[in-house]
Amino acid sequence: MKIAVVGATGMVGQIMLKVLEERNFPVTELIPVASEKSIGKKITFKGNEFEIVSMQDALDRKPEIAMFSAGGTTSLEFAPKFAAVGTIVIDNSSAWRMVADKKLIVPEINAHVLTKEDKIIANPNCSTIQLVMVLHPLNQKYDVKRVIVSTYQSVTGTGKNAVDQLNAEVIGNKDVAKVYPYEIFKNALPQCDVFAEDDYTKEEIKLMTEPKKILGDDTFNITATAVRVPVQGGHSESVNIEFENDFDLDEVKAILAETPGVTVLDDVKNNIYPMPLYSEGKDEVFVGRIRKDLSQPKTLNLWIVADNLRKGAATNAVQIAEYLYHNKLV
Ligand code: 11C
Repeated sequence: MKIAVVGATGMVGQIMLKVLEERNFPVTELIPVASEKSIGKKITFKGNEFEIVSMQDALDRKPEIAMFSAGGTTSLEFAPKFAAVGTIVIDNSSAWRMVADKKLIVPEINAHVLTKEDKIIANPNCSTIQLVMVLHPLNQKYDVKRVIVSTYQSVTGTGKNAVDQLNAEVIGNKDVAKVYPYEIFKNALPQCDVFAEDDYTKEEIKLMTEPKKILGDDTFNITATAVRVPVQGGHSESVNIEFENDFDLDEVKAILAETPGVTVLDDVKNNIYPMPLYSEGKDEVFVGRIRKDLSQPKTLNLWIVADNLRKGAATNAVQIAEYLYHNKLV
């Protein structure tokens, strides 16, 4: 397959290349695309060197799949152009996610809705993906009524400059350009992305809207608070889920343990629970601290952690490409 990776030098783009290589995706021709300043530079993929090219060069080469991780503006402009030459775009920006005729896919949950007509496919937000991986099997069994999610998000979700800000602050370097409105080291910012409607941030709005589209279920309510913390390995989420139906805690744990892509880490007697430090570089969504909410019936508390650059972005996108390939949709 001829595959373009748009945004190949960015944090997610680099992991996309790594995941394509690790999972041995059948790439016969790689077309890395990046901004002007990187054009002509080489990247290594499966032991071979590939030259970074411009968007126009990539378009002219008509890849079968283009994996975009270059921001919403680029995606809005170029995804339709790639689609017009027959390329299937798997887009990691928020540009197309909530557009009615574009599909928002987490392969374990809803890849079956994809058809040959889908030329622009949206990859969900990282904090959404890890949430729905756990919500979906429980919704199928107990029917989710209401979700309250509070996130503790890694600086890698903001990008390389945010990682640089944190690392500089750790060593006391005050000269670094600030990506966040405040210091992030020794701090917690109840702000991921910019504020939008009703004093919610864009990240919170994604968490409140994307899950319903992915689960194909708008009968439950969901509210979110997203917090940036000085962490790098992944995003964590404290989640309170009220169901329509009562549940048995052991059965909940068994359902999650059997869910492909989900790993239960829950042995509090031995201090076993998911943590971002140990999720980094892994593809699974980890869940633990699974317990009844003692304040209300039919309600569960749990803690979800995943590497936001892998299952939260690159791995999910590659899994979509794998689904297209294996199901002859490309
Ligand atoms: C964050 N979730 O951690 C964001 C990053 O819509 O794909 C990814 C933004 C997106 O800040």
